[in-house]
Amino acid sequence: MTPSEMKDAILHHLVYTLGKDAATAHVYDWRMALSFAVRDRIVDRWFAATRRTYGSNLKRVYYLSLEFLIGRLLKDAIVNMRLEEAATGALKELALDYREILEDEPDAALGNGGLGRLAACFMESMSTIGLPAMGYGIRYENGLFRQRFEDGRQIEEPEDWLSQRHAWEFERPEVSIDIGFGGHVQEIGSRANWYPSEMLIAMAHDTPVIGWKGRWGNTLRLWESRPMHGFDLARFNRGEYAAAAEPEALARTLSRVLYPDDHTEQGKELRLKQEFFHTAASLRDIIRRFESEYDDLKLLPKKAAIQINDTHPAIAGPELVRILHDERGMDFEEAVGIARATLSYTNHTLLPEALETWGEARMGRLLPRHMQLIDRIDDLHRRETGTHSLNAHQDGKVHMGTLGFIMAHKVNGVAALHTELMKSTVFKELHELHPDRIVNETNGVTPRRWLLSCNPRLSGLITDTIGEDWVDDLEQLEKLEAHADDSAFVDAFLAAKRANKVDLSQWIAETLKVSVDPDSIFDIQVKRIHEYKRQHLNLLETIAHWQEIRDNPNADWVPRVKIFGGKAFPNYIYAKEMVRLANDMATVMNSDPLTSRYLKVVFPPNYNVSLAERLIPAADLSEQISTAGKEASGTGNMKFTLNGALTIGTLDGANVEIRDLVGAENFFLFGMTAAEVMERRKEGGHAARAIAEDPRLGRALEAIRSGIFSPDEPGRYHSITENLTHHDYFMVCSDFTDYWRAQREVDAAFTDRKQWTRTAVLNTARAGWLSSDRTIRGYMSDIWHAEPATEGDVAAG
Ligand code: 26Q
Repeated sequence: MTPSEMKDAILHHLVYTLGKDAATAHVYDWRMALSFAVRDRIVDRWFAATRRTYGSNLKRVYYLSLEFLIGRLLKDAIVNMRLEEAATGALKELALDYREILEDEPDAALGNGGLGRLAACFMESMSTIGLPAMGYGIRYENGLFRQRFEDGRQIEEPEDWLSQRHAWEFERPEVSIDIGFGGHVQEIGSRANWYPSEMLIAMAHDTPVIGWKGRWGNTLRLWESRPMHGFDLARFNRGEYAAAAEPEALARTLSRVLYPDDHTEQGKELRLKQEFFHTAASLRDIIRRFESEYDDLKLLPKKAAIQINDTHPAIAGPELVRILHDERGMDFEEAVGIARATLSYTNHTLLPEALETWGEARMGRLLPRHMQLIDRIDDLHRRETGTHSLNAHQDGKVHMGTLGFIMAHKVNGVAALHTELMKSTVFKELHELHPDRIVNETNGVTPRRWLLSCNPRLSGLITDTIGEDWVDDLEQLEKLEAHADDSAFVDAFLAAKRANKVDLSQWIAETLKVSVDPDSIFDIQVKRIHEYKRQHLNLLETIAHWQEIRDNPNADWVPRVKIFGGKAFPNYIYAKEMVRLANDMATVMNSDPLTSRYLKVVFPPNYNVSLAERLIPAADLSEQISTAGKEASGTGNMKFTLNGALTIGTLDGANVEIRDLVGAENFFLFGMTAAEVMERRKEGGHAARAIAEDPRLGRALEAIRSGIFSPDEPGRYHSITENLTHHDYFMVCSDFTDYWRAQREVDAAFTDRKQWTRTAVLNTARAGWLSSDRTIRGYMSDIWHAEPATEGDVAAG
């Protein structure tokens, strides 16, 4: 497509789709017109892939997830369709600003963090690979809340990405599925009829997900909840206006808002309803599609693989059994066997407070038949294994992890260490009974978004150096190693990084009114705010470093910018205090005439996918400092490595694999191992001991306590200092000294910029394995036993 053809397509949509004249069009109109022009090209490819799948008898993969953190889609679509020259050329001819148009798009935040972003990367990789697949999620009207700061405090505001028309989705009113809750069950022998008392409708919205070079396209299908009956005209006519609209409002509530918790299960009824709504609609759709092509449900595991993203859709086990047994008349044990062979479950956390459970009373009320089936599934599992203790229904609760496990043929962890810990802790007994069930599939990230598109300077350099085949064969990055000692290449790599840092500095100056020096270390910690992720360890080290500079302001300090980003769950008070402390520290430190040349703290609000795309290319240092054993994998860590940042980190999650890949000498390791943490925790008084042994730590804690950062309210951070001094479950104090040491090694290393950049080159060059294409291939061979459409099935590149 030429720029002038693109220009015509844009103008066509501006006039005939949006009904706007070029003279009066706003950025929004131009963005929509460009999106529709790009979308037109996608649709042909998408249909071709869909037709291929129907004609091919290939096994389909279904990815069920309550979260898809897709972010903005316009640039992704342009890049994957290779329309960048056409689009930039066309906009130039129209005298429009390409960047401004891209940034006008709302960031679709239909997820909390890692789990949701992983689902989005997987969708893109499955399309790039040409795997017939479909993602199923919820079309939340309000995604994850928007964060702003008021006097340093986090304020949440609703995220209304759908207040504008969403350019990428197609409404599918013909795909409307009835969903029921409550009511009663009438048993007929082994089978039963379920008569729900409350009904609503799940209506589909489809978004095409186009792979690299537009070779293949899959669908992301998001469900919207709708009332079964419109509003009550009779009541309205009687003058009961609010009451007339009530059932409608209630039904719509189901897909209204994404739960912002990402690690503490809150046991809310609406959440359980969302989970069942999502799962039931998706399974109906899958079975309907299957039955349109095949007539024997015994073939289901051969033709469909259903992946359960954490326990959130784990009700899929009993629901699929219900469909097969109650509705299709299959024998119960056979139904369980078929369901199990079709389903597999991914675990993303070992934190006990995050493992979902539902009270039997609530579950029995909302899903009476499922409650019965769960007991029969338990009973069957007991007979199969001869054990009595490992029930999904236990202690008056349904344990969704156990249910997920016993209803899956494979259960996977998301990094090597995490998978081993699953086997030795949370799922120990189940693993002993089913030693082949747990497998590892280390997470990955899509290089299209997380290098090619977000870091054009570096990706351009890479393509100029080794050609562009790396984009869908990321291991080719290893060819860069040959250039690690090539001075011109290293200089160009450094120049790309520096230019990214200059861009970010300008953005920080404009949006946060803080000036930062692009030649300082850009030290970044971006992720959800959690005690186990230990933003406060970073903050304590920052304070200690600040104090040391103040002691000796004329020494030759290596300048640093500490960048934080992330949202705290609204009811997680401790996390919110960590946010406020970081902001209070920024206020004090950034205006300290003794230190501000050497140390700045910035915390841009509302960390999301778009902000990640802005920050990660400009990072020198990636902070991955969770307490060992607590971070299942991490995926931000991978994005930083890919973009040539060095990592300071613990042996946790995928940091372990990253360090193995890039080489121990190219990674700043510190802290206790998972085993050491477990040992240390048994001893009492570890925090007090660590504080007594490290005066820097004691002094940093004292600074917080003294109110230096909260002069108007000296006791503001009492709970943080008390907790760290007396409990410190996450071992912040015990790891402080070694973290400090590693940070000083970072300072020393950064003074030799050439050598630092050489190490950065090696990080990028060895990051090929971190592609989510590799992860998806792992799922395909170990879990799904699915094949990509062959060359002949795929539209010509
Ligand atoms: C559960 C019940 C009720 C409401 C909400 C939730 C809920 C929602 C989201 C629980 C957990 C999450 C998200 C978890 C998550 O993002 N986990 C991260 O998954 C990443 C991808 O595997 C890993 O890299 C991270 O280590 C892990 O923390």
